[in-house]
Amino acid sequence: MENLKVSLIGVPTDVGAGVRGASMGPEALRVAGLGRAIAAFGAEVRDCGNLAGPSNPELPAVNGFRHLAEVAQWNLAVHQAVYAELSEGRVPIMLGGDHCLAIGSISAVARHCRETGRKLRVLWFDAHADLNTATMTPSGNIHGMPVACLCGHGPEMLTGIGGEMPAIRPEQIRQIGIRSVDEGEKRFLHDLCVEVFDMRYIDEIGMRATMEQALAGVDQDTHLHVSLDVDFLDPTIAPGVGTTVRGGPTYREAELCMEMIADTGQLASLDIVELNPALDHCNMTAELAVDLVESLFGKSTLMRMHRNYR
Ligand code: 4U7
Ligand code: MN
Ligand code: MN
Ligand code: MN
Repeated sequence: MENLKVSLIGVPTDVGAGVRGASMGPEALRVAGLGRAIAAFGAEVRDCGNLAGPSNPELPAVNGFRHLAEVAQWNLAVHQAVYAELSEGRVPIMLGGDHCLAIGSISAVARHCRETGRKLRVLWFDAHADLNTATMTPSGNIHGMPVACLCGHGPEMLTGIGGEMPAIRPEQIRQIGIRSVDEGEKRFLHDLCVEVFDMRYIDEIGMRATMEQALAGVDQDTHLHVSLDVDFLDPTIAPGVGTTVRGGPTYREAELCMEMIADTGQLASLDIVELNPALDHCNMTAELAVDLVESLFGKSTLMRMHRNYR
């Protein structure tokens, strides 16, 4: 932990979302103590402040996309910031912001991995598959499209951001917690052979076995990127999100996910997205996200050293 260097990057956007308010997410995470919690583990934390980008024009979809130009502009800024922090050997943490920002962050991570010869594994924690395209989308909201864009399916303004197209291959992704998938997305998930651990699967085999499978093959040469959409969590514990779906993981199941990721020691970048303080109660969803990040950085590992595990 001593030489771990972390960079917090605020991305106050909601241009990709259907409901406004995720743009307040970065400050809610800071108020909940995200930086302090990570620094408590001995990491050096740099808060890069918030990126700048266009405001939300609140316009309807055009040719299947809402706010395409604004989403592209935000993601260019995200890509550059994430790439710069990775180049300095730091762990970038995106304080979202809606999930469209994953186009910029993951394309930067993929570029960094190509240049440094590391393998990339993306863990996508979400109630949704985020695999829509302009023709399939029921909403036009681009926060429902980042996975498709990263795999090369989308407008060049978004798919081309990392220089190389596609930014990632579907076999580099594992989706966990999925329980709301549109008709077109179902077929597309199947066609692309994305490995999906949906809630039915988690109910049947349990979170521990699910995570063992999602992490299978991760080794010392793997860059692990976690994209945490807070609507992954059950809405009873995480009400501060724009697109709640019933039947998500419990507090302990979510903690176990993060603890098992911490055990690999390979976490190298993170998105915390879709937190919507306008819909939250007393910042409880932001505080929960901070709890989960603590586990992601090895809180339980510390406890295990002192307790019954020796
Ligand atoms: B999120 C949706 F139709 N699939 O495309 C869509 F259900 O980043 C929701 O996962 C997308 O929160 C949710 O609009 C995007 C809808
Ligand atoms: Mn979601
Ligand atoms: Mn999402
Ligand atoms: Mn914890």
